[in-house]
Amino acid sequence: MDDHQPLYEAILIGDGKAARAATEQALAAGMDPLKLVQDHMMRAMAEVGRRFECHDYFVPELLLAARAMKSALEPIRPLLKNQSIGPSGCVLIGTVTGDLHDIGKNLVIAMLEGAGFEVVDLGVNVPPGQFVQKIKEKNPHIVAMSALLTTTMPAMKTTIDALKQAGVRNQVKIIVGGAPITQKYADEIGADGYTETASGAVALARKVMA
Ligand code: B1M
Repeated sequence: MDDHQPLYEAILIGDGKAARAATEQALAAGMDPLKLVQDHMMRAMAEVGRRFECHDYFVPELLLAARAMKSALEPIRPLLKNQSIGPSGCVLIGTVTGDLHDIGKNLVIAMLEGAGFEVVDLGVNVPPGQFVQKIKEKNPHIVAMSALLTTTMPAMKTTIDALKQAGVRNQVKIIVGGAPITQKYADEIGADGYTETASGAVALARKVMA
């Protein structure tokens, strides 16, 4: 793990150029892209979160680290895509209203695309009405929602309620994820599935479609 300490450090200090260079170097050395994400990048983001909690870091540092993580992910996304084995279904995905976190969602997208799913990305801060409108437009098999804040988790339920009210709930399978989400919460709000990790999203999407 220590072989890729420069990547970890670059994300921690929010140096996008160094993070990307360290990723490219690790990939060139034959490092598995998924392992790089899980063992180095996510570990760095967890440390950023820890420093934020104990007031060593503030919002600007979070932003810089997020930007560095995005730069580091750039060379990885096409590699995940290349693992595609053909179309598996269409997934509409977004981070719920009030929530601006998108790194986890983008990883989920990369994994789904890698597994051959067509993904329609609604971005962040997506209001329930926009999910409804896009379901009508795109007719996806699955709607995936991400939330990173305890304060925005309830927007998942609001969104499901809006889908019910619009009469489109039963047209789609709903899957949810994000750090504060649990299986218990997913069950409570009537989602069809929950996964803790981006890589788990592929197996879950396949399961709910079956
Ligand atoms: Co924010 N933030 N943040 N932040 N931020 C957290 C989430 C926090 C835990 C930090 C902390 O205090 N330790 C905390 C939330 C506390 C809580 O809710 N109880 C927090 C806070 C408080 C805030 C603000 C309120 C801070 C402020 O302004 N005072 C603010 C809120 C803004 C808003 O959204 N309205 C805020 C802002 C930000 C930035 C914008 C600066 C930046 C995000 C930039 C971006 O995403 N473009 C940011 C960051 C970077 C973080 C931390 C440090 C890192 C998040 C991250 O990207 N992790 C985070 C602390 C942490 O996570 N330890 C924190 C890496 C990413 C790969 O993991 O997103 O968990 P994650 O995704 C995982 C899984 O969760 C899963 O797959 C991924 C990979 O396995 N997954 C899914 C995610 N979505 C899924 C959907 C699925 C399936 C799986 O669908 C089926």
